[in-house]
Amino acid sequence: MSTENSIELPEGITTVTQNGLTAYRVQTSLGSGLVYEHGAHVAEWQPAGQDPVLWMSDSSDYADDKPLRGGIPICFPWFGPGRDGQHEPGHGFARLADWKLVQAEVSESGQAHLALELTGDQVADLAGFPSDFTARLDVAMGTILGLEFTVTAGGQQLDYEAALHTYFDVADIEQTMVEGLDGARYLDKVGGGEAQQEGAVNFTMETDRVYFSDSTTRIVDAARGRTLVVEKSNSANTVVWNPWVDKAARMPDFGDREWPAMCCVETVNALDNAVFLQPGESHTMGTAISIA
Ligand code: TA6
Repeated sequence: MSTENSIELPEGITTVTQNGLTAYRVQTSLGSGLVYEHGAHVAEWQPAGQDPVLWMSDSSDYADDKPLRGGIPICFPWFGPGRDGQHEPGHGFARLADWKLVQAEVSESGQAHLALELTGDQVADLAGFPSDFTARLDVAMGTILGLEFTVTAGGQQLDYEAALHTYFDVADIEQTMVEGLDGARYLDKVGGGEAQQEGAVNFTMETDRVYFSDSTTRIVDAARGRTLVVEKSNSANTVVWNPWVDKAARMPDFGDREWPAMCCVETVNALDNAVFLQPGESHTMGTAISIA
């Protein structure tokens, strides 16, 4: 279960129990959001006057030993099954652990800032990963959603992959395209092998690609008439994913008819772009999401 929160919350941030889990509800003049202690999982963000920007599955699990389906899962210290393809749990342990809220403020303009931390001693099974690291997520919620994921090595060097695995809410994936990856090399996890992106990414089948790109991307949701902008810092990979019909049907925590309503564009460091830290060193990977 969650740890008792020990910091005072400002007006605009409240502790709630949502789906049986401890979470922090943000409600200010600039919009609303929800961050679970479980996985430091940003599950909701809705700027004032806008439709929700993040997608959550109606079939998501809300259990200590399961990841949430949707929002922004933190993948750490490996991506998928890891570089050797052998690591469990998929996408690492960080999204399964209960993080601790260490900072919460709301500015005069209504921008909320929350920070949550995770240390190795809080994790039951590190699968051999050094235990004296500190991971921190800083979330800024206002007219822009900003996330900064910082890892600090303790007395041992660290070698890890990380992702902010963002699920965006779109009106119709078949009328959505992702711009900004033109010319980028990518690993095609569906068809296998590598290829080079030509023009915008369109969706006509299961799509699961690891791009070698640090570029800003734009999710053009034509059916809604909205474009989302995803800027990144210190992230050498972008992953684009939609499970489409068959894979969605195989996932118990993903509704069979939900795949048209979401698009993952993920801020990642994986494979050859894994992060190496010497003892005491830190690395911060960031993403900033806005509506064009
Ligand atoms: O980021 C895309 C991906 O690696 C896909 O291969 C798919 O497995 C997705 O992540 C979801 O993974 P999860 O472990 O959350 O079901």
